[in-house]
Amino acid sequence: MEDCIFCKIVSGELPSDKVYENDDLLAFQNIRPDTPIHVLVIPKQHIASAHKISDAEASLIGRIHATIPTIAAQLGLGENGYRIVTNIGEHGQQTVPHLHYHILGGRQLIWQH
Ligand code: DGP
Repeated sequence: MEDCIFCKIVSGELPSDKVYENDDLLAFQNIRPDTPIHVLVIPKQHIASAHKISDAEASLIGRIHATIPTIAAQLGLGENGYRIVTNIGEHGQQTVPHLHYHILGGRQLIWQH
């Protein structure tokens, strides 16, 4: 996608602090971390959000989910745990319209009920 900043990060047109990469995905440091460890995991292929995943993309998404534990372990999050978040659309406060999973950790996280 021409104007997508995360597609530009995938292509190398924009820089990123890469954490992990394979054929399916790229993981890189968030420029505005909300937690001591805050990494974004994105499919290299442009998918607008988790609401736009097609049946044909289901196996890609499965592989991404299956890789997140490897990335989290590399970040040192395996023992104490972490959170995976994906925001969707305006009410979900998604600001970049390219599917991304936030890996949040490095401190005790709060869940507001
Ligand atoms: P969301 O609000 O769920 O769409 O999260 C988008 C995140 O992307 C936000 O936490 C900040 C991060 N972000 C935005 N632009 C860039 C960028 O150019 N580089 C990096 N590394 N992160 C970015």
